[in-house]
Amino acid sequence: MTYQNFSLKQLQEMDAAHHLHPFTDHKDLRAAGSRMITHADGPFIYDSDGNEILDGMAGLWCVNVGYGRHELAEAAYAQMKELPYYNSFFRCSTPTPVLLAKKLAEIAPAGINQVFYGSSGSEANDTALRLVRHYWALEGKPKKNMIISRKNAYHGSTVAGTSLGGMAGMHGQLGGAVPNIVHVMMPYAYELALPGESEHDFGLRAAKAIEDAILEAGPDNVAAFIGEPVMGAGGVKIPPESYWPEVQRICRKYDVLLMLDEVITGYGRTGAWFAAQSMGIEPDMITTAKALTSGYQPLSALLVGDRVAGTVVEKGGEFYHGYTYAGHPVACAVALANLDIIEREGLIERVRDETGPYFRKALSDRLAGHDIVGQVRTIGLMGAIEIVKDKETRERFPGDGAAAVIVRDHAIANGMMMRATGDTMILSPPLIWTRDTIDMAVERIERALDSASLDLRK
Ligand code: PXG
Repeated sequence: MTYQNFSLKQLQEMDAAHHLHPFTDHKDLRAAGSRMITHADGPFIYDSDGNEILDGMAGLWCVNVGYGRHELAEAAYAQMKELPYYNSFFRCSTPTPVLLAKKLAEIAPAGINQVFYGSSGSEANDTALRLVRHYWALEGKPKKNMIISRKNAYHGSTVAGTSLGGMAGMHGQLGGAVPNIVHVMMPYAYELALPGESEHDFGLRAAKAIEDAILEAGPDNVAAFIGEPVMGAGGVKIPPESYWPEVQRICRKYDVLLMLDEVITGYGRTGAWFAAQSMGIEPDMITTAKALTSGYQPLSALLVGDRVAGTVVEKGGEFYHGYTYAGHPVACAVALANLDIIEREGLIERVRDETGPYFRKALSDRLAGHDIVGQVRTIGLMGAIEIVKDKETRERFPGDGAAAVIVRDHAIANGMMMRATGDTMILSPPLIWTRDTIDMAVERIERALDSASLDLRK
């Protein structure tokens, strides 16, 4: 049974009848009908009406090598024929996750040599939370179990992910978060810097919020700090350069573990394998998923530093945690082939030296001046466009994010897929984008902004 036997309308009806989508107002979706994406190639996705859309989001921040990579399909096929599945419980292992773990240890920042697998970023963060608390208990400090995170952070949608994250709406529906997690201010200068405060000083102040939380709880009660190097779902919030080194200094000062959530930034997005390397910091743990397989298979890898792994191994005792699909051979085979493509095609160097700088210049030269754009910012191939009513005062349009949705809808109508979050438009394209693709994207976004401006100023 293939979908081609059905009309778009039939598919939409079945979708409405049987399929509950993630992060969706189901009533609203049923009224509008879903957009059916049927196939994809290179940087483009195609819908069932035959529209070609440039995918400015790499799926959901994950398809870093672009679509249509037969090599990845072949890696999965070969692995499925040889060994589709076996678990890594009960003293068993399979070769493919072992080879991948070794590869990940090679590319990870200094001092990180062990991997714990899962199938999603949420699962990896669940593991991270469990593991740091287990670590401190093994170290004889079971009370050192508070985790500090940030408001508006996104760390996934399981109970642990939601609790670690700082999204107010999600917390509102949780009915009880994992205890002992606190959230401090995010490093978002555009809205939170004080009048006259430099980016540098703002970065230090945002880091100090972590120190204040540590001191308030007492350092003996704080296990770890977790943060996305660049907040993704929260609106591509790129911290000032002063922020991360100061966060690391504070964590070290109070012996608080530093956990980076690189589910979005991992595997090339910022022009290095990991943003930790772009920012010159050495975390104790890194959560990764998404671009590990470029989204061709669900897989996450929690990269665990020597300090935590050392204690867990040395002290022994079972860590009561793990998933059926931890180290899934097919997903790991796809990951190995995907990392090989990233390396062989020099995608990371290209982002760092060529497309990243070109992307930044294109957005700032051609979009920053637009009458409804308050700011553009980029790092590597990740960007944000702030939608405002008044460029000078930074006043937003009324409707709490409704303006960005209008921009997004015009973007899609112009063949450009991008996401709106709050009043911010975000971009996180496949790393295969060239200068020409960036030019094409900017032209389409410009047209979308023009049309949106006409609508918004009516
Ligand atoms: N951490 C970060 C930083 C993420 O961006 C997760 C963890 C959770 O990963 P899984 O694989 O469990 O979804 C994510 C996921 C959005 C959006 O609207 C972003 C994500 C997921 C869904 C939507 O931008 N990021």
